Amino acid sequence: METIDLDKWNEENEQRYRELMHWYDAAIILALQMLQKINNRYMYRYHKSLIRVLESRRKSADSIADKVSEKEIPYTPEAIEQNIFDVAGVRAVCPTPRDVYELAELIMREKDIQILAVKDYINRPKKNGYRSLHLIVKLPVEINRIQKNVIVEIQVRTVVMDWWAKLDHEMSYKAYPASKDALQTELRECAELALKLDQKMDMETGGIL
Ligand code: 0O2
Repeated sequence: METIDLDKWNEENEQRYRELMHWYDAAIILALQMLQKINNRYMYRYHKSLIRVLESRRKSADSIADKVSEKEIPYTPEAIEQNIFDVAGVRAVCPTPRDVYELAELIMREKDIQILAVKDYINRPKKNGYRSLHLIVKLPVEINRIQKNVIVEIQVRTVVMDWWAKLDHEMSYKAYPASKDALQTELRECAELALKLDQKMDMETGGIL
């Protein structure tokens, strides 16, 4: 079970935090089902798969606590729910950039989904070279006949973008201080190579491999 910094939490807060996490877990399941359905429909129609890998995670208590301090918001379940949009995270990994946008289109066309924001780090990569398409969505979740709209961050990226992001995550984004210049240069060079590879994939495959 996750540990929560009890100094910052009274019992009531803790109970509400656990309930909130329960909603996020249910939202992750719903988002995964939706993506699987979209992919199944696509496969039925085009005889090929848009999604290579589906992954999910619920943000750890430590990572939530870090974001609470970063955003300078109160350490309460309500503030977490209103200000942190990637507590529930789902990731779809596609063959090529064209497929990423195709999948995003299909997600946006789903009727039970509300799109709150689209962060296009593919057309506008982060300074460190991070590329990915993030859709911040609201999904109608039901638990014990109670309904609630829950925010989920859906990350859509290519196999190549995913490879780079994982490398970055391991090497610098989390584990090491941002001051490691050499490492950052290496990662930026890898990001440039990754971009070229994705562009080549789009040109050569016309979308799907
Ligand atoms: P973890 O450990 O999975 O929780 P905002 O909330 O809008 O103020 P934020 O939080 O930067 O801004 O949102 P954004 O950009 O959508 O980032 C959320 C998630 O995207 C991150 O979660 C990562 O999974 C991924 N991400 C964003 N930028 C980078 C990056 O530069 N490198 C890598 N590898 N991943 C990135 P967490 O909280 O970092 O991780």
